[in-house]
Formats: sequence, structure tokens, C-alpha cells
Amino acid sequence: MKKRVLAIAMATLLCAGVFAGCGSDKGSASKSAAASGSAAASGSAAASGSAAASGEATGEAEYAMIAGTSVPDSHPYMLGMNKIGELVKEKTNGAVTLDAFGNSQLGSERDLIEGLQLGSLQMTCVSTAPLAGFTDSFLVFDLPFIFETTEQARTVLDSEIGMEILHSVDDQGLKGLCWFENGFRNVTNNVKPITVPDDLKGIKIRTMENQMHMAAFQIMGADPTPMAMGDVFTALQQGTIDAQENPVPIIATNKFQEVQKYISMTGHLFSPTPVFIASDYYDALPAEYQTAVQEAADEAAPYQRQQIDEQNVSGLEELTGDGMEANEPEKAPFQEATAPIYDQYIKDGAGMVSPDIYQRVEDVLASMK
Ligand code: EAX
Repeated sequence: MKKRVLAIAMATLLCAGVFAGCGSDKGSASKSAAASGSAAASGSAAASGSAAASGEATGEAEYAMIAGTSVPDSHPYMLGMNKIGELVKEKTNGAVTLDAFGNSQLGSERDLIEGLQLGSLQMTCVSTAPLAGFTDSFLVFDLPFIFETTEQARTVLDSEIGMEILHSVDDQGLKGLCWFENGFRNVTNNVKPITVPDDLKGIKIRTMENQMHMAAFQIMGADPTPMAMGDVFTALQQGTIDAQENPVPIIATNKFQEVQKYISMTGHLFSPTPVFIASDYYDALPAEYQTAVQEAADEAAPYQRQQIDEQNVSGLEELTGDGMEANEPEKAPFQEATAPIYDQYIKDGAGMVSPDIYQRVEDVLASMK
């Protein structure tokens, strides 16, 4: 509840202080709205507005950027965002700053993406799954078990096709800066350990807002409900849902162990995390500051991934230490059960995985063998 109030207060402040008329465009993430929003966002108006919004003086910052995420401050998304902020400030002698707000304070991942298009914030990082509502280019990552190892995922993300996907929405107001990572997703629930797909039968599971994720759980007999991250803890607590699926760092930093008994290391999907800056805001920056922002993002990415590696280990220790029961099911039965998703979704057409993109990802994976 508190978060909601703060989010509304922040949004009002941002609208009133910085972006004249941004409220009236809410919902229509059109290019022109983005253009008008960010025209106002560049320059000193942005600096004074966001300094007020963050409640602290930002000194001499000419460009005070605001970032939003859906995760707690201790999650690697936030550590990575803060690292970008630290590096960009250093590289520009304080002329460009970045304040990051976690915990969905500035809205859900969908809101954050729209916020960049509307100009109400400048940077975000989100799982690729909710981008399905905006573009089809990231859908290849929503194929279950497309990656078996973190190394495979990172190699694809850093490859030519990975970079093309990252930059596929530059002209929709979302300029890709680098790939952060969320990681392999695992199922938690309150009913029983998930050892085979059949164990999911009848289980009410929250998924991200993504058709392919829902279809995968439907095929296994579960009852998926799409929901924004900010509502998950309460829904688990109140028993509206029995289960959710996320990487260990998300589970541990959100303290889902307080409301979930079992964690099953299914690793059924890998969530990559693009870092976006509002394209118009970026385009309006002086060239040297553009370089500084890009370099800061490039340097923060390996640090962010390292935090994921560390929290995958420490987070699981924390979860089991707090009483969760962990099990590691054999992956093959889950792979077989979800295989029809490949036939259903790899084809030309809206909402589908482009066969060309899929093939190029497979080619990178084959080249690693
Ligand atoms: O992107 O919504 C989710 O389950 C995501 O994993 C999370 O918000 C981070």
C-alpha cells in the first residue's frame, strides 16, 4: 500500500515538476508523446525536477536521470543500476547522475517501459518477458529450456544476434544499452515439491505477462495467472495463488520464503534483462555524455552478472536456512512436456518467435559445442 502511495506521489511530482502534460498521454505510448516528454526532459528542467523528486540535492548535475525497477534495493538489478550511476557520475564529473528507485515504486515493469516512452523516467531494466506486449523480437527467450547453462545464455546475449535483439526497439523509444541478467527461473509453491511436470497439475501459479510462459504452464496442467511483480507477495500470502516462478535472487530479496514452502530448481526459462534508456533523452545528450552513459552501462554489465552468480548461491542458502525445502528435479521430463511450445510459437506472424531469430540463436549455441 505504502509503495503505491509513493509511486503516485512520485509520478505526480515528475509530471508537475518536469514534464508538462505527461499525465494526459498515459496509456498511449506513442512516439510523439515520447518526443514531447523527453524534449522537456533534457536540460536544466530535468535536473531541477528530479532533484526535487528524489528528495536530495543533486548538486551541479546538468542531466539528473531517474531509473525504476521492480525489485528490492538489494537485488542485482539495483546494484547494477547504482553501478551505472556511480560510473556515469565519475566519467562526467557529476554532470550526469542516475537515481534508481526499486520495488515497483515507479510502477510495474510494463509501466516502466511505457514510462520511458512517455518520458516520465529515463532508464529501466526489465525481464524480456513483459516486452512481449510491445514487440516480438525478444520472444525467442521465452522458449522453455532454450538455454541449459548460464554460459550459453551469456554467449548468445553478447553475440551479434543478441545485440540486434537488444537494439531492436531503439526506434520505439527504448534504446538498448547493455544486457543485465535475471537468470534461470525456478518454481516455488506451498503444495508439494515439484519433481515431475504432473506435480504442477491444478497448481495456481503466477507468471509474468507473457503468453508463451502461460502456455508452457498450461501444457503441464498448472493454472497460470499473469500478474505484476508488485502484487505477488500479497497474492501468495493470501493464498490467491499457490505458486510463482523466479530466479533465486528475486525469491530471496523479496523474502518469498516467508510465504512459500518448496523451491524446485526447474530452470525452465532464462530471463535476460535489457537495460534501456529513453531514446529521445539519449539522443538529446551531448555526444561526450552519450559515450559516458554507454561506457558506464558496458562496465556495469559484468559486475551485475557477477552479483547474480553470487546471489544464486547465497540466496539459496538463505532460503533453505529459513526453512524452505529445495529439490532438483530431472529436467528431461519438463523439456519433453513443454516441447510443443516450439511448434506452436516458432513461425512467422504476430506474437510468434521469428524462425530467423530462432535459427541464429541455435547457430550460436551450435558454435559453442
Ligand atoms: O524482472 O516479474 C518477474 O517475475 C521478474 O522476474 C522480475 O520482476 C524481474
